[in-house]
Amino acid sequence: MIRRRDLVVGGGALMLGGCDRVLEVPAAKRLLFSGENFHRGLHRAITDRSALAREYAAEDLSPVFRVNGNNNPGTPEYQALAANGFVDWRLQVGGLVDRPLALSLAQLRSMPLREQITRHDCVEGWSAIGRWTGPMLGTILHAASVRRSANYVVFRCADRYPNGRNYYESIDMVDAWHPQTIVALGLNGRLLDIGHGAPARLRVERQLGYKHAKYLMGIDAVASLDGIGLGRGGFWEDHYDYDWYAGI
Ligand SMILES: Nc1nc2c(c(=O)[nH]1)N[C@H]1C(S)=C(S)[C@@H](COP(=O)(O)O)O[C@H]1N2
Ligand SMILES: [Mo]
Repeated sequence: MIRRRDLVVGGGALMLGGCDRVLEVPAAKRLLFSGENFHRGLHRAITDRSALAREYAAEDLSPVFRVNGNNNPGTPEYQALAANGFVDWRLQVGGLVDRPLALSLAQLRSMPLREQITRHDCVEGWSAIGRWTGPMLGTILHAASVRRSANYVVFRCADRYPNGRNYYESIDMVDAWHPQTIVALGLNGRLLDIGHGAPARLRVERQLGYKHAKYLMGIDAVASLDGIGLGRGGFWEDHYDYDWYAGI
């Protein structure tokens, strides 16, 4: 469900106005693995990459949403941006686009925003349900006039790991245009905190946690993943043999 939400800034926190509307799980998804529909459901699960991830109700929200992986990029550049409430931060959108963009937080917040309550699944064996808010990646790609030659979108992050490598991730255009793939600015009605990836992080709801790049600095549309990092499409993929496609 896509709708425009007003984000009200108060006391440094981003709060969502209006009622807490419960999102409906489409009946087709509920039936996916039930009884006689099992085989059809399995077939759909394997072939239908555009299907929606399950969305939950407000009462399903996890009381605590764990912070995992890096919890603060900690670089002087990032510290300076954070100290100033990220007003000087820009999301660079480039690569195979006709109109490269440098989007401020205010510009991102003025786009149509999507809100979704979804479950995050980490390979380390924990899950959490949270309410994420932000513009669809598709809206941003459209604003930048992404070219047809783009096959992947690469996400560059502010944080490094002890091996000196920056975190990065990538997805294909099926996930890039998926309606639940958003550049999240808020979690549970507040602006993202630093632990969860301030000021913006990817949500790609049909995939596992490590695909959801935090601390976004840039988004690049590319034809191939060759020559980016070690060429396997992400930090964990390059260094720890994780699968590039981590569908759930
Ligand atoms: N930039 C960046 N993004 C990242 C990570 C990270 O270390 N750095 N960790 C990933 C992993 S493994 C998970 S499970 C989630 C954790 O998100 P959370 O801290 O909001 O729970 O972020 C993912 N995105
Ligand atoms: Mo994870």
